[in-house]
Parts: sequence; C-alpha cells; structure tokens
Amino acid sequence: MPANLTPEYKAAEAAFRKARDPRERLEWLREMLRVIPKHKGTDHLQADIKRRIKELSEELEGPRKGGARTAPALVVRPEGAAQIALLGPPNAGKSSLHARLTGSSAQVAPYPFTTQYPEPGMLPYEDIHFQLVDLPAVSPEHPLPWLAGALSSADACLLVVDLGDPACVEQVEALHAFLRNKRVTLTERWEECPGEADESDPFALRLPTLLVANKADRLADAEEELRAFLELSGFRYPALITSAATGRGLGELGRWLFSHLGIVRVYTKAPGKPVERGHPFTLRRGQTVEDVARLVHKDLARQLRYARVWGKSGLQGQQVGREHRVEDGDVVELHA
Ligand SMILES: Nc1nc2c(ncn2[C@@H]2O[C@H](COP(=O)(O)OP(=O)(O)OP(=O)(O)O)[C@@H](O)[C@H]2O)c(=O)[nH]1
Ligand SMILES: [Mg+2]
Repeated sequence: MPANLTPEYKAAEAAFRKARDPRERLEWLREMLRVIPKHKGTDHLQADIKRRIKELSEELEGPRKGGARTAPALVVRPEGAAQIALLGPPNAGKSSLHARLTGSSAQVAPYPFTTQYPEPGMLPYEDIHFQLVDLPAVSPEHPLPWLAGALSSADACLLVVDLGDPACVEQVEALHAFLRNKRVTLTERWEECPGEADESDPFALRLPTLLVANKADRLADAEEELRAFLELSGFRYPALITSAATGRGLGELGRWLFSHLGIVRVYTKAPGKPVERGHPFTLRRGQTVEDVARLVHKDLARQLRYARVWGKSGLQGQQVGREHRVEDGDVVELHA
C-alpha cells in the first residue's frame, strides 16, 4: 500500500471492500478516486482505481455496440442470504445444476461454452434463498475479461467439476491460474470473512469454495474417484458429490451453505405488534442488533437506543444494546 494515504481514503477503501452490491462498489470506487492524495506515490493505485471504474461501469451496463445494448449485464446484483457463483471448466454441468437447483431455464448443451452470460436464480432453503449465479466456463481457450469482475459481488463459489473428465485436474489448475492473474483466490477456508483479502491490495478477492463433483451418476464409485482426485491435485476444498441428472447431493446444498456461511435469520417485530414471520432478515454470524437496524433502515441504525430480543439463547424480551450479537431464529424489537 502506498504511503501517505489519508484516513478519508482508507475509510472509502474499507467501505468499498465491504460492499457487495456492484452499484455501491462503483460509488465507493469514485469516492476513492475523489479523495486519494494525488502524488507520484499513488500513481499506480490511481490508475488501478480508474481502470476498475471503467470496467465496472461497462459490466453494469452490459456490452454495447454502436450505443445499443447487445447483451445482459455482466454483474449480478446480490439478492437473498448470499450470492454464490458457479465456476468451473466447460461442460461440467454448471447450468444443469443451476436449472435443477433454482428452476431457471439456464441453457444446457452437450458441448462446451454453452453459457455466455451470468444467469441469476434463487435456491430456496427453509424460509430463505441463496442466489446462485451461473457463469460461463473458465478456460484458457475462451478467456472472458469480465468474468473475474463478475465475482466481486459473490460471497462464495461452487467449483463444479466432472471427475470423469481425464483433464479435470489440469482444467482446475488453468482456472486457478486465470483467477490468480485477476487477483482472485479460491479458498477452502469458509470461516474467513468473504471479500476479506490482502491488506495491501484493495482489489484482491478471496472466495470460500466448495468443490462440487458432478455427474456422479456416470462414476462407478464417486467417493473413491473424489478421494483420488483430491489426493492427486492437492486441492483442499470441502467437497460435495452431486448429479444434476439424478438429483444426488442437491438436497444437501442449502443446509451446507447455510451452516458454512454462518447465516443468521432474524425476525423483527414492531412494539405491540406480532412477529413478522414471513421474511427474516439474514445476517452473518457475529453481526449485531445494530446491523439488523441497518438492514431495516439506515437511519434506524443511527437512531437506535436499544432492542428487545427473544431467542434460543434464553433471552425472553430482555433489553440489549446495539453491540448485542444476534443468533439464528432471534426475534428482535428495535427501539429508536
Ligand atoms: N450424466 C450426467 N450428465 C450431466 C450432468 N450434469 C450435466 N450433464 C450433461 O453435461 C452436458 C453439459 O451440461 P451443462 O449444464 O451445459 O454444462 P456447463 O458446465 O454449464 O457447460 P458450459 O456452459 O458450456 O461451460 C449436458 O449434456 C448435460 O446434460 C450429470 O449430473 N450427469
Ligand atoms: Mg453452462
């Protein structure tokens, strides 16, 4: 990190790192550029920020030809409890999984490079949803400059592979190399905060990753194949065996994501009113009553005086402060 960065710049950068919504990220990038001290030592960083602003603006609009929009947007606005990107080599079954898990009509075909643009869809789990984003294959034969940018809004990745493909290890290594070049690292560590990256590089991205060994219906012994694959490749990702054809493993995905992302559901109620059971707010483990208030309304977080909480922790409507950590299933009554 260059020297002489001001607290104002650092605050804008911290907000940028935290933001997942692409429009919000763009606003923070502009703010970073506005407040960055303009001197020789920050030339590189300034250029980097300008490039990101240009890329992200283009990605948000979708490709244009002669002023007309020719394709869908290249980054997907996050919705639901978390955004999960489907990544992997061509033909592994990403779109087939997407279609089965979310009911989307993602295009599936028996040849590689079928998917061309990001396709969002919602995977229901109990009373919440995860957003799954189907993506084009990552492969050296088909480099897509915007693909890494599309990952900046994701909270985690599903790395979909076909263990029956003899080129599988090589393909995943090529994918790693492509992402590394774009400063994106897939990590097996789900307990890290997503997006929390290298202190010295605001544009580095770390995404917790689950290996999805698909097309298990084609393998005589999928567990054995998976064990051999992990041993041969040295990859440490947690793994799930699936088949988009038979549905094997698909029912476990929602629970797996829920627990490994540390999702916490909070039900709010207004004083004297019943609990709003229909649509919980979703947070991550470690977040507080103040974070709940911010989700309800950003002014509410500022005006919050205290909350009353009912939940599994044993609280039965006791008063708590804004720093109180919420737990899954808590009912929260906010008092401004
Ligand atoms: N037997 C079997 N075939 C599958 C499975 N999943 C996908 N397929 C088939 O594999 C082929 C490729 O599937 P897609 O879902 O298009 O794969 P993709 O990873 O999205 O491919 P690209 O978009 O080209 O990167 C299609 O013929 C699918 O029917 C599976 O679990 N079992
Ligand atoms: Mg596809």
